[in-house]
Amino acid sequence: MDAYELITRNVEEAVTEEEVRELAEDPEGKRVYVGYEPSGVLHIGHMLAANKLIDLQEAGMEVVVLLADVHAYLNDKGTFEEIEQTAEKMRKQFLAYGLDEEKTEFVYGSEFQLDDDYALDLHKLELDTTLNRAQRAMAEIQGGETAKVSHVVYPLMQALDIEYLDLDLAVGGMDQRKVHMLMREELPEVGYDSRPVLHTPIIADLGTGEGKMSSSSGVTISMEDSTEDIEEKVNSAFCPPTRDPEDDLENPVLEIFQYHVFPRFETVVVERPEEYGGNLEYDDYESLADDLESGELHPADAKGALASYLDELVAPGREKLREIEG
Ligand code: IYR
Repeated sequence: MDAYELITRNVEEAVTEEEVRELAEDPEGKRVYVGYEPSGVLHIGHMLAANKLIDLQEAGMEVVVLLADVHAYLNDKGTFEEIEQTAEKMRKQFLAYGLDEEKTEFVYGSEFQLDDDYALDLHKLELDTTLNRAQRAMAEIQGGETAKVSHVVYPLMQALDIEYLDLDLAVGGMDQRKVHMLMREELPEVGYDSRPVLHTPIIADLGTGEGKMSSSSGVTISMEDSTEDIEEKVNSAFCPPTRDPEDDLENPVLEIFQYHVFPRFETVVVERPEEYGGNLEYDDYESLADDLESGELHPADAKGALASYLDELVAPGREKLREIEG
């Protein structure tokens, strides 16, 4: 796999492809980041972005994980003290999940976002951006019904972070897309270069295959789940024997194989008793999805395998959480 393929595999879009291609020509030492409002527990969405970061580390890049404490505060996620505690838990779970400690820098937003220069640049951006533009950027991120002034400051700060952390590339889920588009338009207006972005897909709700999986509604998987929880959730997952169900539905079981299992395991073994044809082995996602579609692989057997691979991915983070919480 060449560097561009490794950098862009499993991403929903690269903005722009040309800029990412240029980066891929010499990825060594380039700085890439992802940022999160700290939450106490990593869920499958964080794990998907982390898989991308692991690819980028393999391509030679340096990874920065921004623990966006000030952003969480602006989005009404708790007191500053509460947010700091969840941020530290999050850092430990990312490392347990498999980010390379040597090549990963964790930065708290509050380490630089309260500096004078940053504040002045932020005000410059505020002057240059309409309220409407900033509010639109927050459509998928804003918590709560009522837009507060803090919600329009938020995306401007997210844009500025890219300059202040001296980054070459940003990574985020598709929910961050509008903030990144604002960043690409607005940074040059205040004298900074815009940067390329990779957007990772949002996985469908496990139970229904609809919309997006989220921790606030529907069924998700997190580091808090026991082996039995994972088995139960995966067993009751929506898994029609096709990769593209109709009506805006996705097959979440296949999505998790694609974005979580195959990037981390070279071969996937689906265990089956001899009388049902014995074990199946797959080296890539496509052949597994083909077998599900042709009927060679039964959804129940696919789910059994998925639960055990997911459990293996979650286990180190689950252990870490137990240690922290005692
Ligand atoms: N908007 C993100 C949090 C965040 C991400 C980055 I990248 C920043 O520079 C700042 C904040 C979220 O929704 O979690």
